[in-house]
Amino acid sequence: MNEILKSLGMSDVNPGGFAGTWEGSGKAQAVVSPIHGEKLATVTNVTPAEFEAVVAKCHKAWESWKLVPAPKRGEVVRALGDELRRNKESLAMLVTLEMGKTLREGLGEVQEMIDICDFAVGLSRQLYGLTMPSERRQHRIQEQWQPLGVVGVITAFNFPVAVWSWNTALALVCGDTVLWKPSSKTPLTAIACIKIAEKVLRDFGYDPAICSLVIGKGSEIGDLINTDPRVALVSYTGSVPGGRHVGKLVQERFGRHILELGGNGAVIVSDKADLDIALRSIYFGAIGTSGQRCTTTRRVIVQERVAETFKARLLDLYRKTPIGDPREHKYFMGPLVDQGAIETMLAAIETVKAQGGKVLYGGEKLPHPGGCFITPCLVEVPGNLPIVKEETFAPVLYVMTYRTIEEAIALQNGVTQGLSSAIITNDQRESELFLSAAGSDCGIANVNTGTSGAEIGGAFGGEKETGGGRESGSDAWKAYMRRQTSAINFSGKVELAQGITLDF
Ligand code: UN1
Repeated sequence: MNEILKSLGMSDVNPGGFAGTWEGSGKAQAVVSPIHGEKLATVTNVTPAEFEAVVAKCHKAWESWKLVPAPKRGEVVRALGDELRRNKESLAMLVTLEMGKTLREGLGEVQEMIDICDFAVGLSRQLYGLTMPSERRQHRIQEQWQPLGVVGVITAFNFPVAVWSWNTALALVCGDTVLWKPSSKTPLTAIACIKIAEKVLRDFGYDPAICSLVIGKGSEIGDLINTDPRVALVSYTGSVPGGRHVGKLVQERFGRHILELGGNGAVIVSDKADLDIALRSIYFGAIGTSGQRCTTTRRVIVQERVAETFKARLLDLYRKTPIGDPREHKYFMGPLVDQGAIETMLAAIETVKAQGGKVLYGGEKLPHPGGCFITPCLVEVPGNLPIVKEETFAPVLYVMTYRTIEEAIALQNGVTQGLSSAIITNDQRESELFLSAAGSDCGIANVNTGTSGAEIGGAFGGEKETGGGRESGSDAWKAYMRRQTSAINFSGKVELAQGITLDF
């Protein structure tokens, strides 16, 4: 452990505030690994006064960063990507130690960081505006995209580093500075990322406060971000109630927000599906990151003709799930993030039983030190029971059957969340229907691949109570900039739009 921390420039006790200098004189919190319940290191939170200093410096850094040409900002992001490549193994291992996902998934997460940096470097020479014809002679109209300001990034424990990078890589090339508040469950990986960014910014001679950090527990520090008019955009990843709170506070001051909230991913398995594809996609979607992705597969909607075969094969896979130390390659599933997550899972299982669900497998706590290991749970349900409509952030998979494809789509859409969905079918009419206006109502709708593991090239986010925000690829960068429309007159005369004349 010490070696990993040292290689990432950290120590046993780490201050959790940064805007050019490291500080944090608030409460100290021990960071404990869910793998074995042992302490990894200590982090000290920032106080409200320290928060004020950080946000002021981060805002000041923006005043000059916004003037750096975008392709030059892209060079910094390229170097950030290179530095992440160099530190990929250590950072992935720290992710695994701190929140418990398997190392192969930790490596995948750091790969997402590298990918978004590559994407953003190219973007730094694009950031395209439009020009459009004016109705007036010798006039033209253009749109330009300008830097926005400080972007407050509030992230969750499940993707403790990737979500910061999706926001940061885009924000940096867009000319914004970033103030990050990570989950208080994963402060170490956040400090590691900011150390990497600090090195890169210093190497270039830029103000390291461009990538700032505040660590705090509870909503105190988060609310200071949400209510601070210097923070132009708040990008929040977390629960639906959390997002409702953030959205209100930010809207109250007419700030901007990107909300990336709960999901309730479903996969429709058609009777014309390749069952091998269905099984592998659903299995990884449900147990990957121990069921703690927003994009986790939580529901399977299977056509009744293939339901028995499918269930038997899925049950077989569940029974064989290799669970253990996530640092070891032979295990597919590690612990949940903490004992609270285990309690939530057990409570959901009791509730679904009371509501008419039948547990086919799992939900048994395993005797590992730390108390965070449990077998994944498979539950047969008659439809979207009340508990099925909730996002339980744990490896509980609900299986239900359908007769017609329309019925399956209605079940898939019959929840309040709208992040990720998928259909497994070889029937083109079914897959096209699923992708049509009559189909999935989610931000992500996949065909013959599972609900999780989105690539950074596409816009990532969802509808309804998922919050509507988009991050990552495509044109998600526009949320990080200010659009400016200009009418430019080179006629030497005044001509008003809409044909209005001035009679003098
Ligand atoms: C999340 O669960 O918060 O699509 C993000 C995926 C990952 C990101 C998930 N690329 O599963």
